[in-house]
Amino acid sequence: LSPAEWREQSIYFLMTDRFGRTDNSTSATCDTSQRQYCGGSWQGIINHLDYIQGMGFTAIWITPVTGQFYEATGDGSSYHGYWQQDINILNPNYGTASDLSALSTALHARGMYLMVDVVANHMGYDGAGTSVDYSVFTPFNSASYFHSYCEITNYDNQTNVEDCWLGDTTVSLPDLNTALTSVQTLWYDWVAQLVKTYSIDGLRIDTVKHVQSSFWPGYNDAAGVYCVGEVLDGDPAYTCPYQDVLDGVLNYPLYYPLLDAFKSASSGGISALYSMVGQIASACADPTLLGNFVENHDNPRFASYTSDYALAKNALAFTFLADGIPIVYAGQEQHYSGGNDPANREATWLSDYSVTAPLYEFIASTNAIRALLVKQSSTWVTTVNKPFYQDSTTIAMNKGGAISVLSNLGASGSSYTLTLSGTGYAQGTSLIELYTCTSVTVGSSGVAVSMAGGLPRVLVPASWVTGSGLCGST
Ligand code: ABC
Ligand code: CA
Repeated sequence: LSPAEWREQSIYFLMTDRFGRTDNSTSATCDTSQRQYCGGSWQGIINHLDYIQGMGFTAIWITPVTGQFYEATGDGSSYHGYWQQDINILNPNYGTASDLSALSTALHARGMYLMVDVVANHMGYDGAGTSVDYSVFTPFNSASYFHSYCEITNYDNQTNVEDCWLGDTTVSLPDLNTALTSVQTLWYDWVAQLVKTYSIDGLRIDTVKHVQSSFWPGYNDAAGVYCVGEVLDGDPAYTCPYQDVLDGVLNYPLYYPLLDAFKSASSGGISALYSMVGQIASACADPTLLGNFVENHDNPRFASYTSDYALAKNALAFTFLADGIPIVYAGQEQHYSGGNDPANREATWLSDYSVTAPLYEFIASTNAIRALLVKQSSTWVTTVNKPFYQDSTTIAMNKGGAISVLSNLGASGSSYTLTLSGTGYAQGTSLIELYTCTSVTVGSSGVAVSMAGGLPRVLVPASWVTGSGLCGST
């Protein structure tokens, strides 16, 4: 699938070991603190595609599929899939090649897409960087394929970040010498083959900032599908330039101010968020191809900061209504509240896959709203989002004619009317608020938005709703 086609999608990110089991168990124990395999599989994902599609997602991103080392270590085991040793085989804990193909086929049969996580920066080794037996790696079976051992010690030194090793002395992550033509050729051929073999539609690329930028255009080209890279840095001046070498990057610059603005009621973070939207739009080549998120497997869950549902809904809504492709991390819909890795990797099955959970229903509504915007306005996805109003607890934005109003008052927020000028809509225009299905006619001083309970609002011209199935229209 091309970058342009991915813009319209909505992604559900899951860790294969933690989402669904082949036996459909909803009670199999999974103690995250043990950092062991809990039994999730590709067949388990197939078993629960209705649950994912029922929230309106059109794509899934699954964690890496390659062969790992499997013994337990002081850092846990390779249940997450980022400790590969043999890139030419699949992780047998998740199933067989035919299971992975069946997942791809099952998704495509529903009109959904498959994104797979890939790692080119490193392999994984059970032991310190000083004592690696390189013969365990396939195909990188000698020290000559790797940078010599040094630990990453200084994130302000880009050479150190690229050429030294991630991991620790318990599990080291032997760092491939991606400047070598032999390594590049192996990776480019490998990724082309992987995409083809399993009919993969997109890639999430791990540890992008740990590989020299010049490596990535060849990799992205060989993949031939949309690639979104993980550059774990909140500074758009650092992160955005990677969009010159890959189709997109995960929107870490947005993540930090988004979290700050909504992680507690009236937190005061609105102006920093407002300003970051503009900074990203000017620093990134195409903000509409970034991957937006409020949760993932590397950071504490949103509900570990606050149990307030209204705040969770606003942060979620922001990722769907701003520029970029929305990504929701499995368990977010169940308001899971685990903190740092490994606590944030709770098994989704322990929720019993409840489809009546408040955030499950909210995400379904929000996906339906985004799908309407994509469908009813041919330019909505490509038009850059413009914040146009802020006060200490509110931000309002206009993306392609859809007006979103987000609040950090929290669930105890009062009911009041916010009159917004500068929406771009002329007096007399009929608008509909899509979460409440309330009609509003633009008045002489602007749009009167009914706020209540700290909940988000989205307003579009009534004509967009006609015939959409939303708000009772047929
Ligand atoms: C395991 C255990 C942990 C244990 C650890 C020692 O071993 O689970 O409990 O503490 C995989 C597994 C992890 C595993 C690691 C290490 O491997 O999932 O469970 O930890 O063996 C990606 C993936 C991630 C994956 C890997 C490795 C990479 O998403 O799941 O981890 O394949 C760095 C990397 C980033 C990586 C992340 C975990 O570490 O750059 O690619 N994620 C700063 C640095 C970042 C750094 C980050 C965290 O700290 O700049 O480069 O990320 O260490 C902002 C700044 C940022 C700053 C943050 C903290 O603050 O703008 O720059 O990030 O304001
Ligand atoms: Ca590297």
